[in-house]
Amino acid sequence: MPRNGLAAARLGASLTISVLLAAACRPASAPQTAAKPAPRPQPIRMAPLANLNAHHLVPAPVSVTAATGAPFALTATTTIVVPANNADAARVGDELAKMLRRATGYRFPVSGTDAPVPNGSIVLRLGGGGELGNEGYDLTVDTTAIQILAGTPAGLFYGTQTLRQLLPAPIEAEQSETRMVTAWTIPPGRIIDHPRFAWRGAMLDVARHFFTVDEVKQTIDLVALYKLNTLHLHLSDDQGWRIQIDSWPNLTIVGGSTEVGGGPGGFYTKQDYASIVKYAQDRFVTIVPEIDMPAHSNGAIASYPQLGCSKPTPGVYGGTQPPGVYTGIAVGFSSLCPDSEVVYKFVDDVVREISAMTPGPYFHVGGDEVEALTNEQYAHFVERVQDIVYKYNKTMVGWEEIGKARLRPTTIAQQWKSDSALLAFKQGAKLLLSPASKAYLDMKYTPSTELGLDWAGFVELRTSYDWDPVTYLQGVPEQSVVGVEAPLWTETVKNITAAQYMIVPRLPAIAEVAWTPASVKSWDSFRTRIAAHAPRWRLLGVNYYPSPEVAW
Ligand code: TNX
Repeated sequence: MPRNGLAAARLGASLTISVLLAAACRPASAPQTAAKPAPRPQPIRMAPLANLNAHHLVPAPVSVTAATGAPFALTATTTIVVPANNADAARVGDELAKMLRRATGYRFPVSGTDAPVPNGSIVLRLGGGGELGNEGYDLTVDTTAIQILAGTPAGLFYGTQTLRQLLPAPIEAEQSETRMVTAWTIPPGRIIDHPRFAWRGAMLDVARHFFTVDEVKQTIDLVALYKLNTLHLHLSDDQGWRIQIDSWPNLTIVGGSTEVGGGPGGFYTKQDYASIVKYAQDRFVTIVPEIDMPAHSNGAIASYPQLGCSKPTPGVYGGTQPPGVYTGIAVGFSSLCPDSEVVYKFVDDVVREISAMTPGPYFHVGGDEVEALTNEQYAHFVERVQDIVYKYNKTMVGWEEIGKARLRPTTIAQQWKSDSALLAFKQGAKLLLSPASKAYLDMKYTPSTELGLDWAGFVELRTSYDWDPVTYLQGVPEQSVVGVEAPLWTETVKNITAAQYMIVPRLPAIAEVAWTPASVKSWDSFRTRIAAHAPRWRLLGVNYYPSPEVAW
């Protein structure tokens, strides 16, 4: 993708708006004379939903029941009411107010009370039955009020994301940009909704190409819009080390100095990382940090050569690795030395420092594609690292190869190609599913996609949508599947515009795989609903792939 793709996307949005304007305010037969002043820009008119059954929600909810009667209208006097004395729920209300103010210009005052509320309010309430679970919500719309009921603040948050998608697309715009005066109405009815899987994730590889804090936050925005709750950051690889570690400063001085193709690289300071974590937390997204080891570790070894088994580090395809960080895209050649105590001191320091700044319960140790060690050396390494991870009170996650080691019962193996995932499953480990041929966001959509790889095949939108995490791996029951994650590896992806092109619309498809019950999920319905999201993406400045499988 060209670096100016985002600008192009924005231009596309304003062109669409101009075309709409032109179509709306000029009769086809109107004479065009030079003397006439140009028509004044008219408000964009995008019709609100006429009936709740016509919704375009992604992921599709568990149940939608339309009611009769007049819709609820956002007006200059609409208020938002949150539960008294719950800071997290109050924050959800504040964020909802901010989002609605931006496009409408109305005030949306937020107040905290558990008492009955006046007409014209959007009410967030904690409560409801156990069937809503930790993340579910029950949304009711009638002429006088909107109520979102949930057992937790996370559930309230997902209810507000549903509300957002029920409003016309220009709710995503600045009022000043759009001069939007469409009726902000939502048709009456009820939505009861809760996720199928607990882990619904995306992964961003910030090691092959570095992405700034702001770009990571933009990615978190997309994750949250589609009710995903996890962002896995691949923070180290052969081509770079991206997180400040005070006890091993060369990791970022050397390891953060470049990226694939020799670009400038970069890294997150501890403050940067804290701000990513906070931004994610505010959107009920858990950050899962990954330090990939023992392979994919040349970024660390180039910074501290004593972490490798021999000096200089064995190079790709024989020979020796030249000093410095590797900027090619081969995999599997590097390894931390499993027989060296300094390596375990290093791992302990890194896990300790990262765990201390990660509120989420997980630490991902990588563990994939090890070609430089024997199976015995590999298993020994993973078992020692696993002890370190649990010493710092984190749950270990690793790519499926960790199934070759003895795993603790709570360790999670991330399936990506299937063969060793079953070894982990047979030991009682839970599986996180990221089948490359379905869920890898770095696979090309078609042979003519400019970016991406194709070793797992081409992954068009329907391919990423049409699979079931429980029947995908034979013999693995639903309770052993913790969820689904879509990784974006960035060997070929150089900037956020390009990243979004690979992520959207496949990530929303994966979100539906992870959230929506199998009995509700339907490709025909999804391809219609997702089409209605394109105007949102354009207004949000999000680049996307206009898959020919969708009538946009
Ligand atoms: C395999 S998937 C890898 C990554 C590459 C990716 C490219 C996995 C655990 N390892 O190192 O970036 O393929 O598609």
